[in-house]
Amino acid sequence: MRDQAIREIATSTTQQELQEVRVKYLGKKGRLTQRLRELGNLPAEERRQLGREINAMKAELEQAISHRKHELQQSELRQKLEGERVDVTLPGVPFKAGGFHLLTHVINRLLDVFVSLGYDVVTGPELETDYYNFSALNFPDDHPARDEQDTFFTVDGRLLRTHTSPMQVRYMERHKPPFKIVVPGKVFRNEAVDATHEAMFHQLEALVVGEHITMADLKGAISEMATALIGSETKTRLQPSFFPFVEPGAEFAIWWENPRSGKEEWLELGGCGMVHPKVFEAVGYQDATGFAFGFGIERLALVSYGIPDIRYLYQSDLRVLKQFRGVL
Ligand code: FA5
Repeated sequence: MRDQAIREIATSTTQQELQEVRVKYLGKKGRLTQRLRELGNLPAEERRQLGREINAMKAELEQAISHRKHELQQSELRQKLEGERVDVTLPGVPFKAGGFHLLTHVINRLLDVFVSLGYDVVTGPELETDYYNFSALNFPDDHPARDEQDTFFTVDGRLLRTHTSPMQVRYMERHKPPFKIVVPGKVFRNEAVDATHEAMFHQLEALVVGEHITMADLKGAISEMATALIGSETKTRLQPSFFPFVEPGAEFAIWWENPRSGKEEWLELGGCGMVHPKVFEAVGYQDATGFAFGFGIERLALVSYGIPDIRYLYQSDLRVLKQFRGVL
């Protein structure tokens, strides 16, 4: 029995199997336990002799089991470690780095330019009142200029701002001149969407108010922006135009070499002019002079990067967006 038990212990291959061997010999109904129980039936002399042998064998088996158990534990641990092995010489899996959206890059670039020219950056609400978006900017209630900027209205009569110009009024209500500010932000229009028009887009507004500000200062500011963006070889041009909140009003364009076509051309950017006296009146300014300009940021981005359709900027198609990761 001893030899058989020792063999079974030595050849058990799992802790479970080993446990079964233990039960078989040393359990309550185990073969060795059975023998110990039978001792009572033997004469005293034989009982003592056999008892000693059985107890010695029991101790031997217990020791063999504990030894084997340790071996099995070790080998199971080894297998586990083997399975979890990490090859530190394998090349790592690179993290996909995110990046700014092209429009964010363009906005940051513009803000850098204006901050370097001494402008403060301010932002305002996208949900506006008719007063700030139109009335305070000298759009009379029934003026056709409102039709060009139809927008989305909430049931309480507020609207999604159609341009960043309402921030001119909001800022002037709370600040005294002189100051120079730029306002980047989202604007909204009820627009038939096509390759150059979106229902939501971005504008950058600039407002400079102080003493003796003239049209020459406006032209100078636009030229400085163009120089910073494009280089000293650029030119700028103003063409007469109408916006109710400026007088005189103009559209401005900058001269540049389109990097995609290689052709030199005028890039029409937006509107500008001298702040209208009615706007100063609305904010309670007296004897102030100032200029403002505002333009579409998408337009600058589309032309600068040769993007044929404004809708590409908003479709979240990574094949498009990835091309502009890390530009500028
Ligand atoms: C304005 O919004 C005036 N607030 C600009 C201004 C500011 C004039 C300060 C005077 C003084 P306008 O509606 O023209 O003007 O829009 C300005 C620019 O926004 C356009 O030149 C164009 O680049 C861009 N834009 C207009 N509509 C859209 C549109 N649906 N999608 C994308 N860009 C647009």
